[in-house]
Amino acid sequence: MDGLSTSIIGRAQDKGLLSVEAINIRDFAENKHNRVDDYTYGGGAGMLMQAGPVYGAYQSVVEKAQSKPRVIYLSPQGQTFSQSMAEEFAKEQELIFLCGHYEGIDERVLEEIVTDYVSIGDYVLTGGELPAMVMIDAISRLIPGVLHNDVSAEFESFQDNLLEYPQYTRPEEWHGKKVPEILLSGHHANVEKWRREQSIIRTAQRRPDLLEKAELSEKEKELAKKHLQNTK
Ligand code: 4FD
Repeated sequence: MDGLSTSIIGRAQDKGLLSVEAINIRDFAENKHNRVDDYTYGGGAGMLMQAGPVYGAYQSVVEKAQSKPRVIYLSPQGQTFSQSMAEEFAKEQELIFLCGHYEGIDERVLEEIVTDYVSIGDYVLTGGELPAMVMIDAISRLIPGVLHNDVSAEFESFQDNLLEYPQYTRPEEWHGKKVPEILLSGHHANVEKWRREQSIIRTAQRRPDLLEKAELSEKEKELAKKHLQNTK
C-alpha cells in the first residue's frame, strides 16, 4: 500500500510479519460510471457513500479472511485512539479499516459491519485513509519482530501514564549546555531516581491531565504539585 511500502512497516511486510492491502470501494460500484456516492435523503448539502458498494468491498475481504475480522470505521465521531487500543488491536489476526470520504457512509451498512468506531483526534480530514495509516503504524510496531529494538515497544512513553524523561547523547556539551551531571556518574540507582523525577515534572508541566491515572507515592504527588502551572 502507498505510504507503507518504505521504512519500518515496509520492511516488516517484506519480512512477512504483517501485510497491508488496499481495496478500492469504487471497484464495487453498482453503476457504469463507477459512482459510489449519492445525495442524502431528507436533503442538505453533501454526498454520502452508498451501502451497496461498501458492503461489496467488505464481502470481498471477508471471503479471503481466516476469521471474521473486526471492522474499524475511521470517523471524527469515534472513540479516541490510544496506546491501549493499539495494544488491543495488535492481538487480532486481521483487521479491516473502513475509510469514508464525503460526509460519511449510509448508516445501514455501518450498523451491519462496523465493530469499532475510532477517531485519531478531534479534527476533520478529507478521508479516513490517513487515520487508518496512523493506526496501522501504531499497531504494527507492537508486533514482535517489527522493531529490531531489544527493548520492547511497551517500555516507553505512556508507560505508568507518565511522559518520558529527557535524554542526551554525545557531545557532553553542546551550545553551552551540559549533559546533567548525574547521567555521567555511573550511579545506576541515582540515574533511575532522577529519571523518574524528571518524568513526573515533565508530565506535570506538559500533560497534567495524565497525572490522574499515574500511580504516584505521596512524595511524588508533592513533586508533581510543585510543578503544576496553577495560574492560568
Ligand atoms: N479524526 C477522522 C476520521 C475521518 C475523517 C470522514 C465521517 C468524515 C477525521 C466519516 C466524516 C469519515 C479522525 C472522513 N476525518 N474524515 O479520525
